[in-house]
Amino acid sequence: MPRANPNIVITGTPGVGKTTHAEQLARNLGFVHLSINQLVKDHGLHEGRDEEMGSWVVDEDKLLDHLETLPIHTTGGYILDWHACDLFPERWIDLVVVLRCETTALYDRLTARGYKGRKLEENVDSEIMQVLLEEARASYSEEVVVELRSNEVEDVEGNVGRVEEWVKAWRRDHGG
Ligand code: DAT
Repeated sequence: MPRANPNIVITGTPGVGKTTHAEQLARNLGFVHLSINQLVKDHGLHEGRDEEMGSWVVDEDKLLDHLETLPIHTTGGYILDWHACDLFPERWIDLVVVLRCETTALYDRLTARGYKGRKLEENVDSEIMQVLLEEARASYSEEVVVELRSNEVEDVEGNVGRVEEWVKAWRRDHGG
């Protein structure tokens, strides 16, 4: 059975605006916003905490097993929000949105979130070196990956509108 709705990954360095975009899109489209960080915490899909980085060390096998129990691959309509994207099976995913942010804006957002030292530096460097964009391009075919700017509040509305139009076109192409 083909899926009735597409699945969308929203990825990017922490602080680029994944949650902001995923929440709006889920609300407007009636999709499920699946925050992988939250899921990992709620279901203990980790091997403990990395105290230096102040984050959970994700158990990828457990995470994937958990995702398999959800109707992602049967019904679709999921927005997967995570700072990684190479774990999701390619056949589940119809669009990968990589959000990008200018260095100074990202620095301010992460500082406001309390990031400092190595954690702050590594995340800002990761954005400068476009690690997530490269990961997305290495993991999915070219036409599935779209890079969107998330520097200013006004960018969010434009990006959300663009993805909504894409979902409409997907439904038309898939007999919806
Ligand atoms: P992420 O989920 O990628 O970590 P977020 O959605 O929590 O990011 O956003 C981090 C902070 O930045 C939050 O205070 C909202 C703000 N923000 C997100 N997108 C923005 C944008 N395009 N312009 C200005 N601020 C933005």
